Order: sequence, then C-alpha cells, then structure tokens
Amino acid sequence: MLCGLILLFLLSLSKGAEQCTERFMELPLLTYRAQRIGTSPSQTFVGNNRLRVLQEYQFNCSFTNITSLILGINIREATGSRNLYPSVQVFRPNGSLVTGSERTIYYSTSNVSTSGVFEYPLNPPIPIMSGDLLAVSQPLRGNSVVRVYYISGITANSQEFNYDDTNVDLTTNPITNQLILVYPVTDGYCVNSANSITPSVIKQKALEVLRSQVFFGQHQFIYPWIVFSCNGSVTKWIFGANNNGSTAIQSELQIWRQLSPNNYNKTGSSLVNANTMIGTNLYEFIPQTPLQFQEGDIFGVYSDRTDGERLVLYEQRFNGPTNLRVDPGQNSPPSTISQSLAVANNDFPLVTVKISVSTESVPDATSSVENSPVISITSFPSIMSSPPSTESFHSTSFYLQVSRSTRHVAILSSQVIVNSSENLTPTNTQTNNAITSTTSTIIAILSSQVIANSSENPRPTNTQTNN
Ligand SMILES: *[C@@H]1O[C@H](CO)[C@@H](O)[C@H](O)[C@H]1NC(C)=O
Ligand SMILES: *[C@@H]1O[C@H](CO)[C@@H](O)[C@H](O)[C@H]1NC(C)=O
Ligand SMILES: *[C@@H]1O[C@H](CO)[C@@H](O)[C@H](O)[C@H]1NC(C)=O
Ligand SMILES: *[C@@H]1O[C@H](CO)[C@@H](O)[C@H](O)[C@H]1NC(C)=O
Ligand SMILES: *[C@@H]1O[C@H](CO)[C@@H](O)[C@H](O)[C@H]1NC(C)=O
Ligand SMILES: *[C@@H]1O[C@H](CO)[C@@H](O)[C@H](O)[C@H]1NC(C)=O
Ligand SMILES: *[C@@H]1O[C@H](CO)[C@@H](O)[C@H](O)[C@H]1NC(C)=O
Ligand SMILES: *[C@@H]1O[C@H](CO)[C@@H](O)[C@H](O)[C@H]1NC(C)=O
Ligand SMILES: CC(=O)N[C@H]1CO[C@H](CO)[C@@H](O)[C@@H]1O
Repeated sequence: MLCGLILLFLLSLSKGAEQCTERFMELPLLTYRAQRIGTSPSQTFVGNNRLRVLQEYQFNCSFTNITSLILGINIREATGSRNLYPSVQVFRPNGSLVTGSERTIYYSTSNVSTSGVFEYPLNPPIPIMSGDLLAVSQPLRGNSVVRVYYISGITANSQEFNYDDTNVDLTTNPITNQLILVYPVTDGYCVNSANSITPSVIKQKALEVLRSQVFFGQHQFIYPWIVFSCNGSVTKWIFGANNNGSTAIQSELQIWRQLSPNNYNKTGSSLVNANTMIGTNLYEFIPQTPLQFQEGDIFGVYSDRTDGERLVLYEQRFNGPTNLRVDPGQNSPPSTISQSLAVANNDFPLVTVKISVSTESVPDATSSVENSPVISITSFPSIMSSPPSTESFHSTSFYLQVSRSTRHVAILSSQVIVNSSENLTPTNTQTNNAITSTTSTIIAILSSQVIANSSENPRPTNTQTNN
C-alpha cells in the first residue's frame, strides 16, 4: 500500500514538475550541445523537390503498421512563403505508390522537441506488407518549414526520383553513401536493415547534425513558448556558454510578465557573469534569492557583446520555439518592453531551470507546520517532452493567452510542509531583481528523500490539494 502511495505521489510530482515549466531545453540535450560548442558539423538536406525511396529498410513481417518515424530534421519558423512540409509514403515492390499511404511530417515551433529526439507519431499508422518500401518526399527546400537531413559517407541505400512520381523504376541507380535520417518504427520487430541502421543510429545522427552558435549580441530576446505555468520560483539556472575572456558582461537570464500585446515587464533576472562550471561549457547560477514567477510568465535572455568576453551565451541553431527580439539592439538589458517585437528565427537557448513550486493555500497543512523540521527546497529538472494540448499561447499578435488550468500540488505529510509565510523581500545583491510578490505562500516540498523518510514514520496524512 505504501508503494502505491509513493507511486501515486511520484506520478503527481512529475506531473506537477512537467506542468510548471514548458519548453526549456532538457538538461541532457543542453549538456550535449554545450560539449559541442565550437564544432561545425556538415549539414545536408534530402533533395530539393525530390522523392527518395529508402531501400535501406526491409519489412520482414507479412503485415504490420509503421506507427512512428524517428527523424533527423531541421524545423524553422513558418512564414507566408515558407509553408511546405515533407511527407512519407509507401511504394509496392513493382514501383507503384500505395494509395492512402502518404503522411505529412508536421512540426511547428510550438511543439518542437526539448530532448532533441524527434519521433513523429503516425495517426493513423501506415499499414505495410513485406516487400514494401518507405519513401520520403521533400518539397522545395526554401519553402519548407521542415527539412529532412541525410548523412553522407555512410553505407546506406536509397534511390532518388521526381517529387510526385507515383510509379518509379526500383531497378535504377541506387545511392549507397547517404543515410537519410528517417527510421520507420513498426509494431513488433519488422524492420531489417542490411547496414544495421537502428533507431539509435538515427537518433544519434540527428543530434550530431545540429549546431550550437553564439547569440546575436547586444539584443533582448523573449520566448513566448518557454513559459512558467504555475506559481513558484527559479532556484537555479543551468546554461551553456563559452568563457572566452575576462571582461565581465551583462548577459541576463530573465523572467518577463506580459501586460498587453506589446508591453512586458521584467519581474526577475540573473546576471550570469559569475558562475560555477559544472561541465564542458556548462555553468550553473544559483540566485541568492529565488526568482519568483507567476503562472504565465515568460523566459527571456539579454545577450551582451559576444566576441571574446566572459561567459558568452549559446543557443542551438533552429529546432526551438519562436524567438521574439527587440530591435534595434541595446547596450544594456531593458527592464520593460513597450514596442512590437520582431519574430527572429527559432533558435533554442542552451538554458534550463530548476524551480520550486508554490501554492497559495493548503488546507489542513498549517497545524503540521509547527513540528516540521524539514526546510529544504526541492528543485525540479525541466522535463517536458510532450506538447501541451490545452493551452494556447499565440494569437496573431503573439499576445499570450494562458488558460488557467487546474494544477495539482501534492502535499504528502507534515514533514514536507515548509512555512514561508514571511514576506519575501528581495535582499539580494543581484541587479534588476524586481521581485514583487509579497503574498503568503506555502511551499510544497516534493522529494524522494522525503518520501523515503516518511516510510519510516508511517503517519502520512496524504493531503492532496488541488489548487
Ligand atoms: C494496423 O493498425 C490498425 C489500426 O489503425 C489495426 O486495425 C490493424 O490491425 C493493424 N495491423 C497490424 C498488422 O497490426
Ligand atoms: C503493382 O502492384 C499492385 C498490387 O500489388 C497493383 O495494384 C498495381 O496495379 C501494380 N502496379 C503496376 C504498375 O503494375
Ligand atoms: C505539432 O502541432 C501540430 C498542430 O499544431 C500537429 O498537427 C502536429 O501533429 C504536432 N506534431 C507533433 C509531433 O506533435
Ligand atoms: C526482422 O529483422 C530484424 C533485424 O534483422 C529482426 O530483429 C527481426 O526479428 C525480424 N523480424 C521477423 C518477424 O523476422
Ligand atoms: C498564482 O498567483 C496569482 C497571483 O498571486 C494568483 O492570482 C493565482 O491564482 C496563482 N495561481 C496558482 C495556480 O496558484
Ligand atoms: C511595469 O513597469 C513599469 C516601469 O517600471 C511600472 O511603472 C509599472 O507599474 C509596471 N507594471 C506592472 C503591472 O507591474
Ligand atoms: C572563443 O574562443 C574559441 C577558442 O579560443 C574560439 O574558437 C571561438 O571562436 C571564440 N568564440 C567567441 C564567440 O569569441
Ligand atoms: C509561519 O509564519 C508565520 C508568519 O511569519 C509565523 O508567525 C509562524 O511562527 C511560522 N511558523 C513556523 C513553523 O515557522
Ligand atoms: C531529510 C531527512 O530527514 N533525511 C533523512 C532520511 O533518512 C535517512 C536515513 O534514516 C537520513 O540519513 C536522512 O538524513
């Protein structure tokens, strides 16, 4: 029974954590990208306006379904003229297209992957028979929101035809040194590759092919899809940077609140020029006073000069959520924005946060507080792999409309309640820390360590509060 309770608790914990920050880059991807700062992999896209038939994969079950695709792709911001998407389809062994087998690979900047792994679910799945071949159609590159990569110099097998061909000659000219980064996942184990291409090969290559780059210097960025979706505070920033010199600069990691379509106030920020290195080009910054945020607040970055200074911030080129930018550039980080913002790419900042969740009122908790010896704030990794379905952040004017959905904050027992109802006055030494909240808050401590200890002391009142 206790196991059940713990499981339930862990489930609600991960749910709460997932719901509280959205679309920050996950730490493993951030770590990987930081390590590879300074490398410039070659990037090649599957043909312009071409059909590629993948001879690489033989389906060795008489009947099965392709249920998803593992992809190495480049995703950009859609525009009026950049509005096309690649697709997959199936060809029979005699070279004819199977009617109804086409599926479009549709990604937008609102549902990009924060882990770097792109596995595109096929709904409905594509039914196939043994002998069938998967193909990829890439429209005109310049007009494509999503572009499929290939890796050259690897033994693989495919053929190239004209876009829209529905009958192809499968006996002609194989291309044997280009691995197209599309892997068909089937029900059961129904995929054989003569060259031992597996899902993990494609995932690895898909990560390798993207690059990190330095931010555009002396500019303020706002990320309308990278948001805080509960009330809480940032206890730690982790970010990728290149420490290139000794001159301190004013780059900031920030929390913004949107007041109206073209008005934002900065409500918290950390200057990131004094930090602890925790990995290759990987740094952490712990604010002296946690930076408070409210449901709906938005992440922002001010990137200062970038040529050979201390701790120059980096981002992944493309495949991230929409970037908005204040133009023209500025010499120092602003504290308010009152102008329309330019849509500038969809690069993905090498930044993640650890947070603690707070909740306004916790019934039945106050009586326990007096006994509570536990004063520790648990931080959550920002893990967010599935796109949210209920929240809508964009209108055409990019004004945020965050729906107030129900948040669940789990309070396990008297041991896990911290009373922090004192007013949180910013005492810190950081600049620009406009912390405004003075409301009473009770912070729920959600950690496995606490769970472990509550098992020694089986008096769990297990009050769950739906706030
Ligand atoms: C393929 O999926 C469909 C549902 O979309 C299902 O009805 C069918 O049985 C599946 N076929 C195989 C071979 O698993
Ligand atoms: C290829 O085979 C399918 C069935 O297997 C058939 O429907 C189609 O007509 C054939 N196409 C050609 C060009 O022979
Ligand atoms: C991304 O969102 C669009 C709708 O906005 C949806 O059609 C598409 O399937 C989503 N992609 C993934 C991988 O969830
Ligand atoms: C298909 O081929 C793969 C790879 O060789 C193998 O692991 C799998 O068992 C095969 N499936 C069937 C049904 O033969
Ligand atoms: C977050 O705080 C705001 C302002 O104090 C409050 O109006 C809102 O209800 C809180 N939301 C949650 C989920 O606690
Ligand atoms: C936003 O910032 C401006 C300038 O600092 C201030 O006057 C205003 O009161 C702030 N608005 C809110 C809602 O905090
Ligand atoms: C930082 O230094 C490295 C090696 O010293 C150099 O390759 C890189 O271009 C520099 N980057 C910036 C942004 O100055
Ligand atoms: C909780 O905070 C209130 C208000 O500051 C204070 O009176 C009370 O003693 C605190 N309780 C504990 C256990 O710290
Ligand atoms: C937070 C806390 O009380 N942790 C304790 C949990 O129990 C283990 C083992 O009894 C202790 O070592 C921890 O200090």
